[in-house]
Order: sequence, then structure tokens, then C-alpha cells
Amino acid sequence: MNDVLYSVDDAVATITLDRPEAMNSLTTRMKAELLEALTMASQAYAVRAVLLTGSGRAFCAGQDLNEHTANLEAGRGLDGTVRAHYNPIVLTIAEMGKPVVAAVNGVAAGAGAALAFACDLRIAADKAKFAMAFSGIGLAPDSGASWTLQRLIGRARAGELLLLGEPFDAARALELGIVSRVVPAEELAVAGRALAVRLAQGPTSAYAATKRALEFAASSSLADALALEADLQDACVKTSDHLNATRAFLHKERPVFDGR
Ligand code: T3D
Repeated sequence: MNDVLYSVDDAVATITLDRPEAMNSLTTRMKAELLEALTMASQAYAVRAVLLTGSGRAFCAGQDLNEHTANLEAGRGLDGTVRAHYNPIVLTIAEMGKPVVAAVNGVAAGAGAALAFACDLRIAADKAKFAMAFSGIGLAPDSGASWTLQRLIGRARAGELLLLGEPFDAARALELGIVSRVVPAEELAVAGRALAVRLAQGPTSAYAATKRALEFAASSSLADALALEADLQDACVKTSDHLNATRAFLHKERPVFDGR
């Protein structure tokens, strides 16, 4: 891979968007590489959490507008990229049975912000900035932003951010509940990694079930959500992580989870 870095350490796959000279804006090649990296992380048994971040001063400025304009001028329109790239990227993050942490190191705009919204947890540098840049260039939200943002902060606020497209800083993102923590920029790498390592040492099967339950409950009836919770709990009680953690509790010991 050229524009996306992938490494695994302590059961954490770190995926870094690495085109800092273009604010990590997404070209076709980069989107294909990001999908490949996410798929590897999702499928690797040794990976139990994922950390997504960016190189340089941006997290991700969304679609590369140079490539996009070239496609428009050549009559190719979107060139299929929303269906071929953005949608599978977002679904791979949402559906992988492992927690994904976004460490938002700088500006996150358009599809770049949507990538962060698709993750399970977001931690931001104090200098990070978010911009729902779609409307500013005459586009509607994509990459799941219409779905994720309103579930993070409610429809009224999501509508305002998406329609007006006004950038907002990390402090406002914290206030809105878009990020769960803001740290000084120089501490983000360590704090993001610590969070991912903590999750990688957790009950991986229970985390997978938690993700699935949250996703399902977002658009189901209470009765259906209760039924799925019951099924997922049936599976969780069969894990050795559950049995060991319950025994540890009774012995007043710290549980050790091995992800099984
Ligand atoms: O085709 C499809 O797939 C459609 C799907 C679209 C999904 C989307 O993501 S739509 C939204 C696309 N993104 C944007 O509209 C964001 C555009 N960028 C900005 O609004 C601002 O650059 C930022 C808010 C991200 C950062 O502002 P600032 O002031 O910190 O930096 P800057 O000076 O504007 O940008 C620095 C450089 O990065 C600059 O290049 P230069 O002048 O130094 O050569 C700028 O052109 C470049 N850059 C920033 N964003 C993009 C970009 N180059 C290409 N594509 C970008 N998205």
C-alpha cells in the first residue's frame, strides 16, 4: 500500500491515512487501500481493536477534489466511487466484530468526517476541526453521514451541521457528543493508542455483540431489540471470557480477557 499505512502491535491494527501533502484527501487508490487495510484488520484473528488516524495536519479532507473534478470534466460523474468504495469502507468499519477507534488528529471534512463518525469511539486532538463540507460543494451527505451523525447527536443538530456546513472545533465536537475525549495534540497518538490497546485487551466477543446490538437497535422495535439481545447473550455466556471474568469477580481478581 502506498497511501495507507498498516501495522499490528499489541493486538491493535493501526491504519494511518498517509497522504499528508493533500490533507489525506481520498483518491480511488487510497480508498481501495483503506478498504484493503480495514478488511485485513477485520479478518485477522490476532487483531482485536483498530485505530484509524491520519498523517500530518489532517485526519482526512474527504474526497480528493482534484480527482473528482477530473471525473466530472471527463463525463464520468462519481465514477461509481460511492458504491464501490465509500459504502464498503463504512460497512466494513460498522460490521467488523472489533472496536474501531478514530484518533482525529486534525481536520476531518466531508467523507473524512463521516469515516470518523462510522467508528465506535472518537478521540480528538484539541486542534482538530470538523467540516460537513458536502453542502459547500453542492453535494448531499454520503459515506453514512446522514445515518451516523443524527444517531450521534440527534436529527436537529445533524441537520443544522449538514445543511449549513459550518466548520466546528474539537471543543464543540465534545460538547455535541461527537467525540468522547479531547486531548492536547501532542498527546493524541499516545492517548488514542492506549484506548485501542485497552479495547484489544477486552472481551472481543462481547464487544462484537455490543456493536451488533447497537446497530440493530438503531432501527428496530423494542421487542425485536430484546429478542436479539437475548440471542447475543446466549452466545456471550458460552465464551471463556465470560466464565473467566465471572470467576475472577467472585475471587476479587482482575479479569483477563483473551478474546475467546
Ligand atoms: O466523487 C466523490 O466521491 C463524491 C464524494 C464526496 C464525498 C466528500 O468527501 S465531499 C467533501 C470533499 N471535501 C471538501 O469539500 C473539503 C475541501 N477542503 C476544505 O474545505 C479545506 O481545505 C479544509 C477545511 C479541509 C482545510 O482547510 P485549511 O484552511 O486548513 O487548509 P486549505 O488551505 O484549505 O487546504 C490545504 C491544501 O489542501 C490546499 O492545497 P494547496 O493550496 O496547499 O495546494 C487544498 O487545496 C488541499 N485540499 C484540502 N482539501 C482537499 C484538498 N485537495 C483536494 N481535495 C480535498 N478535499
